[in-house]
Amino acid sequence: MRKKFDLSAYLVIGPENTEKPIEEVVSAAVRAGFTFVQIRAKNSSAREIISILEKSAAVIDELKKSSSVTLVVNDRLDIALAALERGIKVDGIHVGQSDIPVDVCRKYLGDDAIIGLSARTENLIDYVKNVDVTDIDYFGAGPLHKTPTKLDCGLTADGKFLTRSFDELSRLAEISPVPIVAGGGVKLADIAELAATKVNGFFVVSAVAGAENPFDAAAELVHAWKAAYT
Ligand code: TZP
Ligand code: MG
Repeated sequence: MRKKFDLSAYLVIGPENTEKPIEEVVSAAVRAGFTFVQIRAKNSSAREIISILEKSAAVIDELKKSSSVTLVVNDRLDIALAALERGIKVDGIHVGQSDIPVDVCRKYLGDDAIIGLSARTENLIDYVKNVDVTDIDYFGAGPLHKTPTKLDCGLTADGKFLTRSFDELSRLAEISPVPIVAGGGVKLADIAELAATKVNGFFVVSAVAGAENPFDAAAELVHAWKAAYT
């Protein structure tokens, strides 16, 4: 059976996003109420990513949140498997449209793993309505705003750039067979309107990882979400 998970406050983080030790930022976010952590390290070796996962799982465990906070790795099925082999509590994987297919992730990670998929950019609503979600636990959707953290997010095949309106996210929340986490350029000022769309959560990189005080920044985001999500 799939593990339970809560997408409401979702941190994406890797070495390129902060000068602080990653586990320190993960700990601050989780203490502030973040419910989901994705390790996304695009320029690190497999061993480095395993080590980041190990340290992140350890701080989550120290906070007694291992069963309520989900830890996943971006893209790397091989690393998820290697970390599990080393006894590290990794709950699953988040993949994009060009990454390892979700049925392959499911085959290797098993029935209880959490598998997230970044929804495609073009024809998003039709895609979410029609895609087979047998092996998908949630969709990531974005960007809400163009973001320097991931410049290709929102870029279409013919070089145009799309962002997601709040109306579109409301529609997506209505029709999606699986929960939605939305992000990309999300800041504190967006949270109330994002919560009103009824997507299941927000994801951020820089609003927490780039903050001078990640705990305070994360706590403000969580508080704003809880106040607005009814
Ligand atoms: N996926 C889609 S946009 C994005 C990711 C990982 C980056 C979001 O970063 P930020 O700093 O919250 O805009
Ligand atoms: Mg990817």
